[in-house]
Amino acid sequence: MDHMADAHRTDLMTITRYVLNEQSKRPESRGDLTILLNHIVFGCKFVCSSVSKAGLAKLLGLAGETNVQGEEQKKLDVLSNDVFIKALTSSGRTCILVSEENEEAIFVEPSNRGKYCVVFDPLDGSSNIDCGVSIGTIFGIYLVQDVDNPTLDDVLRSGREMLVAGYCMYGSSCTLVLSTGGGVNGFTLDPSLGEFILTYPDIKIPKKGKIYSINEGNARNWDEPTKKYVEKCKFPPDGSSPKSLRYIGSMVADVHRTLLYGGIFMYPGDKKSPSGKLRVLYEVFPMSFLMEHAGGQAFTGKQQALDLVPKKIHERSPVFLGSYDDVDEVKALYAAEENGA
Ligand code: AHM
Ligand code: MG
Repeated sequence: MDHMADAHRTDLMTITRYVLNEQSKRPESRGDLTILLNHIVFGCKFVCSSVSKAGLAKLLGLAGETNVQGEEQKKLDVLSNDVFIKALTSSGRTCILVSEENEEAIFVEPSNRGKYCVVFDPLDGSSNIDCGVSIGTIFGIYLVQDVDNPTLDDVLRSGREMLVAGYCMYGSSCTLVLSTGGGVNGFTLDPSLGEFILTYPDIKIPKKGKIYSINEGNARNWDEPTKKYVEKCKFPPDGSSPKSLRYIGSMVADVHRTLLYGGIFMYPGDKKSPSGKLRVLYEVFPMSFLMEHAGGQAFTGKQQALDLVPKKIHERSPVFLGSYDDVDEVKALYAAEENGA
């Protein structure tokens, strides 16, 4: 983990080396995904550098625009979106981009097109920017079905068809967590090298955790299973110790902690917002993909989150994700409700 402890180590696993190793396991691969991921990594480094300089560069404050969901955009959101759109289109490997910040999907010009579709939230948790709390970028990658004829159906697909998912957290350090369909690996940016180094190999989420994470301020609007589950976290009926509550309000940071320490992160639907708040394509799917590949699970209240098939690119869904056993408890409460218990 502490690669910097040994200044003489020369066998560091950089993210480029890791992705190339993965590529070599697929002889048919022509390196397109490697190039695309390199461009995403560049976008993350750029945003990381901008986030850390935000105060200095007077980037804080409103950009005077409103995004699709009617929320105020901050300057860093706008900048991050521009950075990722440029990084992705210039890779020459993308054909459709869906960003939280753009109402419509972006179809890349035919001369610059490749075979991948990228869905992303360029800067999630932006309400936390001004107080220096961790924020992040979330992304997922699909393979287009017909390179010559990309359509919205290429991204309105089940999360199980995603090829790659990841996030980059801009926190006390810059950490990129990635799954290309095998395990889940975490890389930390070494600023002196300008490289992401493998620091969390083959992440496995603990089977059961001691932390629950939810916006308790919405409690009066929760449905019964959510109310019962949170009550169980606080007053376990078997007399065991209660779980601790941790809620940052920045999905990348809350999910990162959940992945490493175990436990459950929830953004349920409620009476006011039956579909919850989080967006299926670029928030729920990539995080659910990572959870499942790390041995955890993700549930919507009705089904495994990755089985959803969105009808609109900015669709929302409730989500309960994290340690396998903790999510199982939520599933049992929803099943009991359905059976009239
Ligand atoms: P954003 O995409 O506008 O930043 O909103 C998403 C964020 C997530 O990072 C976080 O999990 C959630 O909103 C917190 O919402 P709330 O403030 O309602 O608890
Ligand atoms: Mg977001």
